[in-house]
Amino acid sequence: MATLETDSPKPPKSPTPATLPETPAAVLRHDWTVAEVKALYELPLLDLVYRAQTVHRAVWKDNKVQLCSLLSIKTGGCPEDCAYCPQAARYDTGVKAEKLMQVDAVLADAQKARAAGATRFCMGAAWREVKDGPQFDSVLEMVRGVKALGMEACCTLGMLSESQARRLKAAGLDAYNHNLDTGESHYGDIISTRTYQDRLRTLGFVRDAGIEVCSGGIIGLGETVEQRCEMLVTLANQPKHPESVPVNALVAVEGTPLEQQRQVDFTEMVRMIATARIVMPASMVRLSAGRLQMSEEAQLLCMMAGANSLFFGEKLLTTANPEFGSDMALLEKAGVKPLEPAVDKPVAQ
Ligand code: SAM
Ligand code: DTB
Ligand code: SF4
Repeated sequence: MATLETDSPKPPKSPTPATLPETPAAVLRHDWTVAEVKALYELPLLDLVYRAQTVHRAVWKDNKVQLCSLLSIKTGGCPEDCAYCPQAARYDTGVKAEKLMQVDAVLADAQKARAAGATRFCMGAAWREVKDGPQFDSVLEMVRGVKALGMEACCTLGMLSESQARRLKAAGLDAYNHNLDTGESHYGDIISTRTYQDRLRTLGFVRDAGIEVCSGGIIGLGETVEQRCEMLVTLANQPKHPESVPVNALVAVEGTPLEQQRQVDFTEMVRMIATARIVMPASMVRLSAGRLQMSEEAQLLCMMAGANSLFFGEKLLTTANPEFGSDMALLEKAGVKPLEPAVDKPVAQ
């Protein structure tokens, strides 16, 4: 990944899009305002994509896309009330609560994912927070096992304590996914069982433990454009940008409070990805949930706008994702090159 000079000259404080430098990739800013980011988001679509692609090519010279695999290691029965989530116990969505998977079964899945071309393996648990004990010990073993396969290991397990973050790091965890989900001013309409500050605190523990931060959100939760931009500003103004930023489109699941939410238009995904790319030039931007509802052309436009990572495999956590074969065919016919398997030295178990 390119290293950027953080002490490069900064652009003027509040530029309109027309006065932004031609190649904003030359600087890594941490002082964006919502108005600036909104002005970018609202540019004519192709101007926005052009800017994002310019930034993207300046930073990501090989223009490859990372293939990530996702596995729900503990499904359903979650005590939280996230209005979008099919795994919340309080909503009748047909998702059954299951126990934490066995370590061997998880590693068998990781091996399959590696054989299919995944370089990153992300394990998700429908937990509010991690509790110390045998289940967390099993997760640590899963992390060690995934690393031994030579893959990047990522987890998303809910809130963490400082010591849990350190133990995950010691097990070899590369990245921790913990999404802000939406702008702070919309958050209370979506989740009441934990706060924005709780989320930021966990991200701080992850960062301090030396684990890469993976944090982004969902569009289509009834938020305004301003609130989408608010979320991007919170992420981009962290002392260090998240190494990866997943952009999800809501998958409106029957039984959740958001079941009637209208599907986001593909141009909104493109705008969100392009804007994320411009304000966080050196972050991996992940085209995450919602691809099944997008055409091939729309997905390619997202890649042109700066998405350089996606989840592949027939399932996300509990909802469907495009078929493996159709994803491979799309990458092949477009000549999009996947990132090669991690060159990390395997960590002994
Ligand atoms: N329980 C942990 C947590 O909430 O941090 C980890 C798993 S949780 C399912 C991971 C992320 O998936 C959420 O933060 C949310 O951004 C995303 N997600 C969940 N349901 C979704 C849906 N229906 N559509 C789009 N994204 C969704
Ligand atoms: C993220 O931002 N998106 C992924 C991953 N991180 C864990 C999860 C998407 C879940 C979509 C709903 C489901 O399949 O349950
Ligand atoms: Fe639980 Fe995570 Fe779903 Fe919220 S998003 S209900 S915390 S699994």
